[in-house]
Amino acid sequence: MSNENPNKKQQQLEQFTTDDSGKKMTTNQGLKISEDEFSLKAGVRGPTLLEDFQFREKMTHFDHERIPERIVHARGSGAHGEFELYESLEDVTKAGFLTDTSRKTPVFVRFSTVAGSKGSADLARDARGFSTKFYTEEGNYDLVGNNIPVFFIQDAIKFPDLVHAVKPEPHNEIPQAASAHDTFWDFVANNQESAHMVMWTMSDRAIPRSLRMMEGFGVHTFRFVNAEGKAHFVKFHWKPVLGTHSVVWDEAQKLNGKNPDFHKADLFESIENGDYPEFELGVQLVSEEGEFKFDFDVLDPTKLWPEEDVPVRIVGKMTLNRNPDNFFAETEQVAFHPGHLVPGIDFTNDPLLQGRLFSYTDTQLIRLGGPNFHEIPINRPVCPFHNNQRDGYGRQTINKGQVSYHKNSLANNTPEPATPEEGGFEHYQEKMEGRKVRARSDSFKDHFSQATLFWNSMSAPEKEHIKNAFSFELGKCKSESVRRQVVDMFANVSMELATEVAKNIGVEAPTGSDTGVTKSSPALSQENTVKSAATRKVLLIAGDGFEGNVPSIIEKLEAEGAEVEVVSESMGMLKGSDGSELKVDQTFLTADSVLYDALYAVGGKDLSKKFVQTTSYFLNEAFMHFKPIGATHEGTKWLEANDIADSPGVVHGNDADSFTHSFIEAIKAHRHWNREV
Ligand code: HDE
Repeated sequence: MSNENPNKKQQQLEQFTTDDSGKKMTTNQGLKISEDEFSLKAGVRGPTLLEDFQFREKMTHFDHERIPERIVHARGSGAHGEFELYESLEDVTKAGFLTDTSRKTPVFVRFSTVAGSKGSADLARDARGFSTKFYTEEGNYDLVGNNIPVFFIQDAIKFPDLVHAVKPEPHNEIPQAASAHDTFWDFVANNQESAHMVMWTMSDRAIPRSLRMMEGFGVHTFRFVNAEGKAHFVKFHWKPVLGTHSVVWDEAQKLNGKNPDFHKADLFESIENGDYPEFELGVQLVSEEGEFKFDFDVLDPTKLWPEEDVPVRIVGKMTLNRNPDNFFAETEQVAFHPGHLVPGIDFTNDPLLQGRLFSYTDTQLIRLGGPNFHEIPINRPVCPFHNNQRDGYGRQTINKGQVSYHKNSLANNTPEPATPEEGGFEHYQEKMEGRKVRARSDSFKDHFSQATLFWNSMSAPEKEHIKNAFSFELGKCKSESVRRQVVDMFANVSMELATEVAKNIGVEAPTGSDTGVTKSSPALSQENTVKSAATRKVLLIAGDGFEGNVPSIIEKLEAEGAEVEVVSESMGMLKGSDGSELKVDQTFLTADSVLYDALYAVGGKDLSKKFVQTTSYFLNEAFMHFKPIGATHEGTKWLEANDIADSPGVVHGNDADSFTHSFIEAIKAHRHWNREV
């Protein structure tokens, strides 16, 4: 985004932004430096002197450059943006950013993988974090969600166990960013509340095509409170305008090698290109009176509210339109917390949410080094903040005056609490009673019905992917006992699933029966998502002497929002038989089919054997990944040579108009699952 109309957050950040280019070099004390290549020595061949303050300052700063990575969600990508409201939600909440349609609320979003280290690869099979900081006029509101609407566990006290189980095993630190190992599956089998979320992580949802093409969920049930003090239960949804799309597992594994930054780069580049990622905000609402109307507990974070039962009301849109200027200062130092609330939004007693309210501040204290992390520019609210908190490591604010306590008379008893009318936060006055117990409600004990609901909602190819994912992950487990326990556990979800996985991984077929739930929720299947060619990447394979009006076909593809890159044997320009020219963007060394959504084979004259072989490799790989493939003129011969010309999603023909039309339709479909591979 241009900086022509900076929003309030951007204006605030600009005060802390600096550009060192074109400037004289100084120490951190502002002293100009005359030489930065040689340390101060006693003689040119002598020892370095302790008095070399310039060397010491530079080296000390360098030695302290790293901070601990997040214990979970270490690998992340951030973006700035804005949230606009379509309609006021004043009937259910008094939150300013959800009632005032004239506002544009600045936001900062951080997407993340969960299990891997900061330097791990993007296409791990994992949930994705989807955290949004709304810089509202009433303070920061953080929606710290995931791309999966349920969670592995029901009580926060089990979180360290879950994370220990999924992280690399402690004796050998293997495997990185993967759940395909014994300890994770041992945890699953012995903590069966994980069943529903595991169905999601074994599904296509865990390998998104792009961070721009995944849903976001607040997961917990939160509470909205309106100006009259009336409350509703609410679940938050982010719906990607481009639809929800995934890659296939073989492609994911290859992508992790070909471009471990695939998602990070995709987000960054789409914002640089002006293809701003957009997500609509939706809410599901249930009145307080409806608390007990479901066959699950609304406080249970392993349950979703089927959209067919509780419709998602779409209320606004977030557009991510500016990349951070500095990864560390912004994306690394941003500190989210589900307890950063504004009036009109409150918690429920979900025991997972309750525990998170402790953990997120605690973790920032170690990660960001003290209690003043709210003063780091990316974390500062855009509204004023005043209280009697003082001092601590790295304090930046210079609080004036004699008084830093409440109540006082010397400063007229200020800063003073605000009344609710003045915007003071009021906790929802929920009636509480009960005994002090370490226990779980019986209403949390059905672990399998919604896992079956999810399974029932999948299309045939999605079910196939889930079976393969289980078979891959359990195939990597060394303990036969763990494998068997997991199969027995998932027999509760679906006998079909468990029986097939048992066969694949060589354990005894389960006996018994699954939940027998027959209900499904079509909204859970990615088959029913938005289909679009916008921002799809097409790799055009061509050599000198290519035929047909290729530049005009490129133009038409681009008019639909697709992006075309040309690959050939070497960089430079290609000349067509009619004299038209094509600029080569990639060589066969830098490109690969997995980096693109579709291939378009154009061909050329007198191509080398290597050219033809590499093209065959690319085409077959794209074919195996169910991707759309197009071919015109010479390129069509390649389809025939590889025996893929007559398959679904493979389009060819020399009539430019009808070819382009059919190819665009094939690209919109994203993948062609009805292909025989
Ligand atoms: Fe988190 N989680 N979490 N989590 N979580 C963190 O906070 C934690 C949970 C989520 O981009 C940590 O600042 C506990 C659910 C995201 O900076 C830590 C429990 C959901 C991010 C933490 C959960 C999330 C985190 C690590 C069980 C989806 C990345 C660094 C009760 C709704 C935020 C940090 C970012 C990060 C604790 C469960 C989402 C340790 C104890 C459920 C997106 O505080």
